[in-house]
Amino acid sequence: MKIGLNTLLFTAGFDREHLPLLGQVKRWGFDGIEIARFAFDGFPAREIGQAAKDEGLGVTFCSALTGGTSLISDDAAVRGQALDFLKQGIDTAREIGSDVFLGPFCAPVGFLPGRRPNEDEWRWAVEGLKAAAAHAEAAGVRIANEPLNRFETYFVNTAARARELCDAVGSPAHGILFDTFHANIEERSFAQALRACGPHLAHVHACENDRGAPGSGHVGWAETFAALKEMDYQGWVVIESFGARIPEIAAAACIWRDLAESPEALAQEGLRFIRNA
Ligand code: LER
Ligand code: MN
Repeated sequence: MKIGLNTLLFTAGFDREHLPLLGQVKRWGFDGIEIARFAFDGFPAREIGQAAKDEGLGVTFCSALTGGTSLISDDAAVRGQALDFLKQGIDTAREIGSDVFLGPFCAPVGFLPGRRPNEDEWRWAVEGLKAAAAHAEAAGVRIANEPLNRFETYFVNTAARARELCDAVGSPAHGILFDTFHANIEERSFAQALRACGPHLAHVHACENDRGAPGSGHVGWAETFAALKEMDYQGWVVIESFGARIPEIAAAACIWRDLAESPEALAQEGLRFIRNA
């Protein structure tokens, strides 16, 4: 199990100006950095990937569908734009040196139409993800698609539903990102949810029930780590929290108070807890 830190704790759009963070993350003792971006044009992925490598850090690459970008829109042109976005994200992941491209990739975060998903939307998700997975497979990248809690999406909320999606997509290049924050809201058991992912488990976000440092709240960590061990999970466990003082991040993740003494303290406390878990 390798432990990483997601850059959304510090910035909404990691770029050259944030490179000094890499040395700090390495000194704290992380194995890797998870770079988050929501736009890819002009992003110096190779340069940033090389800088992380020079620091001795592994890299994972995170994004999300946002705004009007949807793989399950009833407008074929919008679905096409979402697929192009995913393909560009996969290419950027390859350039930065990440073998995973992760995030919620069906409907835009926060889109809640006030009804259940319908059969057309499921068909469009499978169709779009099959095309994205074919692109990912050729690039040597695996998509880790994230179920979100019901307040952030109506589409895929649970590991069991994400597993159904994997079965329908049927590609080894399409897997599941399991986030303990969302699981704490939606799942009856962390261990059973992880087992439901099975071989499709591609990535893990470690996030406390209030989005704070892992170990500071009531997520079922012992159960989670025991299940990961039982599954012989060898992938990344990445601490994901959000910069409470960065307006666009606070607004997107609904963070209305500080979750730790400082972002730096959150990162270090979380890492200490996971290493000792
Ligand atoms: C969103 O709630 C989340 O957990 C992130 O991983 C999305 O980028
Ligand atoms: Mn997450």
